Amino acid sequence: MASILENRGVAIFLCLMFAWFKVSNGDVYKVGDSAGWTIIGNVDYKQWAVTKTFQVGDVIVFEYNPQFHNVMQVTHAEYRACNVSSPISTHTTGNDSITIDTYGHHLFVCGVPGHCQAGQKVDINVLRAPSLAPSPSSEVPSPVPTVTVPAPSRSDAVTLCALMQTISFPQWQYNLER
Ligand SMILES: [Cu+2]
Repeated sequence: MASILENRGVAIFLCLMFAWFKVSNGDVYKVGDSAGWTIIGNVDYKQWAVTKTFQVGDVIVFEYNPQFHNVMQVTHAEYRACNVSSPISTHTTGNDSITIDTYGHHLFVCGVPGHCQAGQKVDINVLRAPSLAPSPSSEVPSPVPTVTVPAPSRSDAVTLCALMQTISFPQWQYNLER
């Protein structure tokens, strides 16, 4: 049987890799997937967005032909009205990576006349992690240390590494896989 120390060494390595990945790289989402950012094919960007769980740190990639499209971040009212007269920001490279660094709605439209109206608009909504974890303080302490990570995030990954030092490897592995 491999020594516990050996297992722990592997665990620490995997944990650090995991933490590094979560801290330095959010998930990358290409808007419209293979279709990209377009008006061809009537891509349902609303449907595309609601099937994703965006988190702070994620990168949203708009891929398009810059001769025909662009990306403008707009306010809620502008989004609804397809008003592109005063965008928050404008992206025009054809391969725009936008890192989402705040919670809430991030609203993007194409600024080419008629395109937003044709459906080239997307709402990247970053929800706050739900506070599902019941408070354990009032309950009878469990003899086995349990670690619940309700919604792993960047900082949770780091916390996980710290917690790992206090719990056995199989438990940690289980929790990592959640
Ligand atoms: Cu367009």
